[in-house]
Amino acid sequence: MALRPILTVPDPVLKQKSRPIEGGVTDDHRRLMDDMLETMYAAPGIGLAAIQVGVPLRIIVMDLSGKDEPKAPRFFVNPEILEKSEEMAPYEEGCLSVPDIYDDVVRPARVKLKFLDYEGREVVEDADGLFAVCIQHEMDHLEGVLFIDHLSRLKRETAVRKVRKAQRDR
Ligand code: K1U
Ligand code: ZN
Repeated sequence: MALRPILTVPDPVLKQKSRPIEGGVTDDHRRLMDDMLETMYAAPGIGLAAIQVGVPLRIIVMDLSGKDEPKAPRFFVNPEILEKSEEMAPYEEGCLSVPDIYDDVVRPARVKLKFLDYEGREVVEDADGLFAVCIQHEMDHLEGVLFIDHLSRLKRETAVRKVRKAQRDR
């Protein structure tokens, strides 16, 4: 397993649309997922999309376990949203590609998902709470959309300016 650098705004790669994996999940994909998981744990974060490490494939890793709980890594290949609730809920989101910026985003409170798991098996699952927030945030990455794209133009431009300044000052 290897740590990979996480791209940050305004890197144009983050705006790319990711392509589906065709022909099933291979050992190369599993190696990428292992690297992504290690990178996410090291950051630290609770989710990561492959495009955040520069790979435009529809792969997401996630671990929503608490600090004192055993690790619970999850893998989502070619995820699709089958249903969204009408009920919406706000959550103060963050993003490893927009470090140290947090703001409220309103999204459907519950979604039904279809995806392939680490072994390439098809799974259909309902998500609510933080799981619903995180999977929708990560699936936005697959479309080249960042959580700051849900904010006003002023907030988005301020966020990008802050990230650039922090990187210059480092
Ligand atoms: O960059 C990412 O996509 C990961 C992002 C996921 C996310 C967080 C909150 C709402 C929606 C999506 C993060 O992991 S940001 C860091 C973070 O939330 C966190 C870090 C350490 C401990 C607990 C949370
Ligand atoms: Zn993100």
